[in-house]
Amino acid sequence: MRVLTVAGVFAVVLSLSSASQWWENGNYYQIYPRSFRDSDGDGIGDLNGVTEKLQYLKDIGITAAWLSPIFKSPMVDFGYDIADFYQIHPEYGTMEDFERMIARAKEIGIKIILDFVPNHSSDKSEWFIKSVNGDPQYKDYYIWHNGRINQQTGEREAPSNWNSEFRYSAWEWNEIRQQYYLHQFAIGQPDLNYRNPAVVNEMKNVMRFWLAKGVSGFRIDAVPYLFEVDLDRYNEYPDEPLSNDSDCPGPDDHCYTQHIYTQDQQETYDMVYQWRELVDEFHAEHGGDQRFLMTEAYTSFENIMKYYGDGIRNGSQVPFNFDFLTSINNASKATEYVEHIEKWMNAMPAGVSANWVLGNHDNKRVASRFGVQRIDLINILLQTLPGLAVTYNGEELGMTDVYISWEDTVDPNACNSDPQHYYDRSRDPARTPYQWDASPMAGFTYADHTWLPVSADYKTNNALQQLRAPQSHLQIFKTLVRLRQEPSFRTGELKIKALDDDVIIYSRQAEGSDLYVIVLNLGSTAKTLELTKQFSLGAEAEVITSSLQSRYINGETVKTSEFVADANVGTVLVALN
Ligand SMILES: *[C@@H]1O[C@H](CO)[C@@H](O)[C@H](O)[C@H]1NC(C)=O
Ligand SMILES: *[C@@H]1O[C@H](CO)[C@@H](O)[C@H](O)[C@H]1NC(C)=O
Ligand SMILES: *[C@@H]1O[C@H](CO)[C@@H](O)[C@H](O)[C@H]1NC(C)=O
Ligand SMILES: CC(=O)N[C@H]1CO[C@H](CO)[C@@H](O)[C@@H]1O
Ligand SMILES: [Ca+2]
Ligand SMILES: [Ca+2]
Repeated sequence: MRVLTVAGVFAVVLSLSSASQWWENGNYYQIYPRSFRDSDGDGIGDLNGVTEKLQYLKDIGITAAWLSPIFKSPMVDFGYDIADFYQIHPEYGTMEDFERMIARAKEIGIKIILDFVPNHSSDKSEWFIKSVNGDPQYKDYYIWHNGRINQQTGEREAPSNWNSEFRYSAWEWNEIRQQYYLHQFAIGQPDLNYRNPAVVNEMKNVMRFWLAKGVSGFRIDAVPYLFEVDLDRYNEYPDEPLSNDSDCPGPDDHCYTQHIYTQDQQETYDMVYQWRELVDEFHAEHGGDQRFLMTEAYTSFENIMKYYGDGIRNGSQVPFNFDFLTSINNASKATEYVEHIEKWMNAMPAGVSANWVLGNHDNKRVASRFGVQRIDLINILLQTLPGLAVTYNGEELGMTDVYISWEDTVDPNACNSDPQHYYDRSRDPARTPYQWDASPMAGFTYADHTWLPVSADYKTNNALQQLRAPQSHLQIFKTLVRLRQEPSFRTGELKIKALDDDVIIYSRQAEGSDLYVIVLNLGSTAKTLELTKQFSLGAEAEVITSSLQSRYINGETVKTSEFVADANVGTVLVALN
């Protein structure tokens, strides 16, 4: 990619097309298996449920689905605490069910990507139990420390002031081993020791195991936490400096310190490059399509870019664009959207793809954060920018957060809080069962109970109803996904700018292909635009798709000199020759 800014008017981004890989420009779909489809009536989603619904994903145009963890787990953190990296969690099914899912996905042409959770295992893992008991092979699989003696009280305390992501000390005393172990997330998620080569090998074997089962790659969880500061450089684990963040609730919270010893250590990037070498080697040995990595890292912009590679070694094909996710909210102005889009496009190294994501199982629903009236505008944006688009299950329907009372809350991040403050921390509202149809329990299950409540609006907001309706969020989404096959969206340049605080306009065009113009109005009033001033459009253009509440319908011909962008409406137009 090369970027030219033309006289401060339009930012122009050229896609230099390389030999194209299946994962470039793809449509990615995050399945939260626990809430997707329950096939056996226990109120919990499962793999056979996923298999049953793969055709739906195919029908709406999805290239690849990544599944949140499906491995054996005590479910303290809903699968992000893995007790056995080589086994399927029994509630989700068996290895045979998994193999059937892979076979079905191959048959219909959807790639399956698994969540890889390398930072920690469950404390119920055999590795951890053996480590606790000092088994020589596993003794150093985790991060153990004697703690330090408090000079005032003379008592033993945690080795350092590090807090876990889920509040309170990241160190937990173990009675049997008589040492502290580190857990950057829940107490039940001890951190693996990446300074032990045996751990590095073990985790590489885990990746090879699932690649051999036929998965197309991994989405790697919580990468910045992999390494902690090297103890050999210090006599003790050093305290982190206080953040002095006035928004931080208190000393038990993760935000209380600056994570200079527990996140973003240099060794992390090398590890990701090693994993890329592993998947590339697997591809070289076994053929087929390229295998692929996505990395989850909430970190600085500069650090996110390092995950792409260092100029010599390649890294993740998709370092999730969390700059966009964390910077853009309902109050963002048109200029801020454009700034963040340009920022990513400008910073990317040559020959890689951009990616756009606004929802996942750790954030409140997109339709709740931006308002239902903006869901089509957001989907239009994500699907018409260059590169990959990632959709969290349900965002294509405009599913909204479901209120979960303190009593019904199960997310450990919220349970570690209190009835006054849990809601902001809770990830449950965005994790409720997928709304398939208007039958009881939204067609998610035939049970009379579900692990999290089904949204009250499922009778009027569900996939089946939206598939049947001539106009719906899902129809718009499907139109966009189809449109992305066009050369102008696959390789075309992006010319983008903010007209004022509310309106973003951009075009996509590949040489010799159609000119597409996208207009997004974030404002609360309609605006009439003279698009002919901005783009080399004729007197008329055709509407490809537009938000539900737009005055225009698909296929309608509009006057380009007086185009009306309605409030909160996005529209995709194609030039008529
Ligand atoms: C926070 O305050 C302490 C003591 O006042 C100071 O030493 C430290 O450098 C401050 N941290 C930051 C990030 O400014
Ligand atoms: C990195 O990826 C590019 C293609 O994107 C390839 O040409 C190059 O050989 C790769 N480098 C290494 C070290 O594998
Ligand atoms: C988003 O912002 C618009 C106005 O800019 C406002 O009307 C709407 O209520 C907001 N939605 C949410 C969910 O905050
Ligand atoms: C987006 C995402 O996958 N977040 C996960 C990061 O890792 C922690 C611990 O494994 C999980 O709790 C989050 O869900
Ligand atoms: Ca089930
Ligand atoms: Ca770690």
